[in-house]
Amino acid sequence: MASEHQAVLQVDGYVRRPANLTVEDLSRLDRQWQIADVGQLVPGRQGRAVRLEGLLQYVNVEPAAHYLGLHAAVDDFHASIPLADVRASGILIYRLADGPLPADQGGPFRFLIPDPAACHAAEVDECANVKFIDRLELTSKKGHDNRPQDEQQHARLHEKDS
Ligand SMILES: Nc1nc2c(c(=O)[nH]1)N[C@H]1C(S)=C(S)[C@@H](COP(=O)(O)O)O[C@H]1N2
Ligand SMILES: [Mo]
Repeated sequence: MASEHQAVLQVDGYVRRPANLTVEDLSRLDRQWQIADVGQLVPGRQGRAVRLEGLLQYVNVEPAAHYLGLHAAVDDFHASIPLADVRASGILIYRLADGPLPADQGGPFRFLIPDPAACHAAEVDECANVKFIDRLELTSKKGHDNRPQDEQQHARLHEKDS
């Protein structure tokens, strides 16, 4: 097929083996990390995902990494959350059954915490389900985070969605 834009996920920071992963690379991660149908885990969501832990092992995360930075350059949205809180449960949705994850579902790459706190009720909240991710950054201290901090900011952000 003619040159199709290839989505790339950059994983860097406190890792021994930084990587730039394509959808194909993600689909090749060991099957123990793959979730064939996210809907089975989180009702209402769709797609195929990999577990965060699988990504962390792939890049050989350093013990000093304590925060996970979730970056979406396209709309300048960023979250930085304690790694320990999402290490066992966080997943990255990277495709649908028959193609890329569309933007209206947060594609090409979307982070999903199966059971987050309500928006701005805790550090690991629904707002940390970052869409359009192009980079995961492991840091030792909390990094850049511009999630809405109150109802007003939140309402303003969601106005842009419609
Ligand atoms: N890139 C990006 N990701 C984002 C947002 C955003 O504005 N940009 N909004 C966040 C907020 S505040 C919420 S509550 C959830 C909403 O996701 P949903 O519409 O899929 O439930 O996405 C989060 N992810
Ligand atoms: Mo939110």
